[in-house]
Amino acid sequence: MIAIFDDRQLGHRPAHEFFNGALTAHADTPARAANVLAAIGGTTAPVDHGMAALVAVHDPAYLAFLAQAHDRWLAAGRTGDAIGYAWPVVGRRPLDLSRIDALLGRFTADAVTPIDAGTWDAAYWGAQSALTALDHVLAGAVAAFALCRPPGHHAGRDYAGGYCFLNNAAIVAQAAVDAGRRVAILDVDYHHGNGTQDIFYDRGDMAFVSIHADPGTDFPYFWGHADETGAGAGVGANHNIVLPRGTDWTDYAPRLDDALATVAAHAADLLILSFGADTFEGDPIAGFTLTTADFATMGRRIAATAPSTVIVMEGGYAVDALGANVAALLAGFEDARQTVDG
Ligand code: Q9C
Ligand code: ZN
Repeated sequence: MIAIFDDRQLGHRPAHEFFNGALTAHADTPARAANVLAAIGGTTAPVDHGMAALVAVHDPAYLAFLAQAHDRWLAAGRTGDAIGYAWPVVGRRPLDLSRIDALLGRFTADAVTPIDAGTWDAAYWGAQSALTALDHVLAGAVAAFALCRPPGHHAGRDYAGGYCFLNNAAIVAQAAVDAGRRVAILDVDYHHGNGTQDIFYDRGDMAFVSIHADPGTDFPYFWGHADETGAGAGVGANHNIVLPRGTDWTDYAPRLDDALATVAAHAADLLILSFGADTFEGDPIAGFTLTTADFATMGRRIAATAPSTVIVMEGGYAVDALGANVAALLAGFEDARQTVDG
């Protein structure tokens, strides 16, 4: 399967995140991508599609903020990563903000998503990797893999969050719709893809189906509950499948089958798979117990029923096992395709 990646995606190097009341080493290290690269062999560099597909999903003011945030941080006399400390939860209104701390409050959702000197380029080229993977599928490939890092599914139209800046899955989904395809998004990251849900919540032309840890116990807490089913024209097109901490493959597999049935019912001709390997038993920030072999089974099951698929990397923080887990998912996918193709 073709895999797309740009070396500039290694340039996002957040030092710290807030966790359990303290600054700890950030889970999204460049070593994640390096480990996947070593395990899957060669990757192809993305084609630069420019800003149009990003603007189709994200607020231009947010994109300008992302591109400039770290320079503004340095201009304010700071060092290290730009990170917020005050958020406008109460009495929000559209003020013309200029102070970097105000902008971080306006355009970020949490204190686990710092911005450093390489963040914009890394996110930009990650999105271009996803768009290039879509090109291959639109040209007839049954599947293509975008090694997106940083990940994307917690980023909304005008906010970063959950280690995410540009919503790669949403950008690709909208680009596929604009190319005339009928699209479904299946999100199997451990965490709910709140950004993707938010971006398409009132859209009936796109199904969003997510299997994730109960937001009652796990990030992102405020979204991902089973009763969030869409709004307006999108009522019935948003599907949250919530599982408890400790879920293993025996309990996961039937819910994956439910999710695939929902995808099939949407009659999509193109699937975006938001793939996070943080459902792995060894993940340091998550609580499911899937094994490397389970990811191969997952790939086979998805490929057996899904239409042509763009696979977009989301989370997965057991760095030493991440390459093997991604390789297993992709191998399972290829395996099923070869069986189906004869
Ligand atoms: N530090 C993705 O998997 N913090 N983002 C959890 C442990 C936020 C994960 C607490 C986790 C965000 C793409
Ligand atoms: Zn995750």
